[in-house]
Amino acid sequence: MKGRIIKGVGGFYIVRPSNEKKEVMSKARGVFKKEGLTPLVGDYVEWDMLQDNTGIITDIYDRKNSFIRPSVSNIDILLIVMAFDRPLYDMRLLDKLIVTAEQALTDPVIIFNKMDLEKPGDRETINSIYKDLYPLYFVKGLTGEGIEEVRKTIKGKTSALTGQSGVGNSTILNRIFKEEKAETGIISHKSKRGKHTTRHVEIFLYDEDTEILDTPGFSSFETSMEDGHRLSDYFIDINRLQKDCRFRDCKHVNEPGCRVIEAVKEGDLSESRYSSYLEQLKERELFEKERFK
Ligand SMILES: Nc1nc2c(ncn2[C@@H]2O[C@H](COP(=O)(O)OP(=O)(O)OP(=O)(O)O)[C@@H](O)[C@H]2O)c(=O)[nH]1
Ligand SMILES: [Mg+2]
Ligand SMILES: [Zn+2]
Repeated sequence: MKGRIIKGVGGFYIVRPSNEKKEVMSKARGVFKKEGLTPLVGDYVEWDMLQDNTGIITDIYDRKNSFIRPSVSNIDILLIVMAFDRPLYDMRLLDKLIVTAEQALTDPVIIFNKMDLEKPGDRETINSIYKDLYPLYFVKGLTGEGIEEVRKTIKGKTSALTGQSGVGNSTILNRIFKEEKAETGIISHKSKRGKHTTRHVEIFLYDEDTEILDTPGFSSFETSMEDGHRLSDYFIDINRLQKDCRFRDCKHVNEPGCRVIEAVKEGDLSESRYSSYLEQLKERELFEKERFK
């Protein structure tokens, strides 16, 4: 039978059979471990019912994509959540999450939450960097303001919420559903961070063809490094410009005739995005060095 893994808890996987609303507690066949394959929430699987009414996953269908963190698969949209404050938004982190989405061929959608904590100038800055790059929404999870636009964007798609602990991933999920589906936490007074309330990835079925995944917020984040592409391919603004660089393998750091550097000087490429690019480039080069030591 065909089904989908909608949640994983302590070695078990909850499988939702196709065309049925029920949930079956399942184990994975031992052979997956041997093959180094870990079932992920989001996987489409082949499964059988055992005599004790638990399930056994026998096969995993090819994935459209998969992520290490959040560890999910078969996602159409990555809903990247930042908060205006508590915790304070971070463009370096946002650009990393965007690269992660681009690597997995998933559409990034940016959500700025906690509009009530917005400071003068915040929105201008955010708009000036991202408005022309990706869908960008400003919301208030507390009241549901701005959520209708998000609801329209995710219709008919599988979307995963991701962001630092405490930005309001689960709150936004609840506002989308207009129902308290997921548990939400509090913000630590001292650190202004979340308390890791969401512990597991879970798929929530919004309607027949719309799914939303809540994922545990994180406190730090690293992009995966192993892939053959150039980092600049995943920065859509830099990617657009780099064909006009003098050298085909231009890294856009200090090369003569670099269109990207020129664009920063002329104000055609945001300094913030370019800083993120340089920072990630450095991290990658460090990683490569370590690997071949
Ligand atoms: N001021 C303000 N607080 C909000 C808003 N939206 C959510 N919060 C609060 O932020 C806190 C954390 O919300 P959660 O939804 O649990 O955060 P999360 O991102 O799911 O965090 P983890 O599950 O720990 O990863 C809660 O106290 C929410 O009430 C908002 O629009 N404004
Ligand atoms: Mg949560
Ligand atoms: Zn260049």
